[in-house]
Amino acid sequence: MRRERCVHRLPTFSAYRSTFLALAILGATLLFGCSSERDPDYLDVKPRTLNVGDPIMRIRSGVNDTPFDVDISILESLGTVSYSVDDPYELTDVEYEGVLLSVLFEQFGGAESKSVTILAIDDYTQTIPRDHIEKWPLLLALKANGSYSPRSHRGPVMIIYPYDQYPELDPTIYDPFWVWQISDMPFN
Ligand SMILES: Nc1nc2c(c(=O)[nH]1)N[C@H]1C(S)=C(S)[C@@H](COP(=O)(O)O)O[C@H]1N2
Ligand SMILES: [Mo]
Repeated sequence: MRRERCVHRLPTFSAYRSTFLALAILGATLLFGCSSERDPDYLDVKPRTLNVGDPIMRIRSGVNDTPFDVDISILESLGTVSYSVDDPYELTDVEYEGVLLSVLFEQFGGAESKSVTILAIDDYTQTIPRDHIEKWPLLLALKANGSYSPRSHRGPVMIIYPYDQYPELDPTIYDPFWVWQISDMPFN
């Protein structure tokens, strides 16, 4: 049983504010912040583990088109898997970690959903049919070789097809489905 009685939130200072004002606010916060704060009316049970950060993309439900602006923690809370693949764009083996598209279908698509459209920030678009997701463990990848992918390098999220594990995945057909810099995923 732990009570967090005193949470200091340091104000963010704009450059134009005087040092005096900054110190006055800081001093007041430290002096009076604690004593004036009321005890919470509840006990802490579980700490917050879902840290809502900046949305990185939008997912739209196949049931009613509701948009969900998701961040990395929300995606990771669906569970992640990883595998290595000889990446046709990097021309080397890369270990990708991400959420299975089959899980996103379950969570957002709805039973009637036949496909998902993948839109990228450069307006590149592909529609992935449900049977791809049923046949192969496609990834909405967040990490490459253990690191989050920056937008400048195909991130934050990209589609990965498991070429190494499924030799029937002919690159001439499936390379175009490797969409990167994804902005929106409406289920159809
Ligand atoms: N976001 C985004 N992803 C994309 C593309 C694109 O233009 N934008 N091109 C696709 C196609 S058609 C192919 S063949 C591959 C390779 O694109 P590149 O030749 O420009 O590397 O990326 C795929 N993914
Ligand atoms: Mo292409």
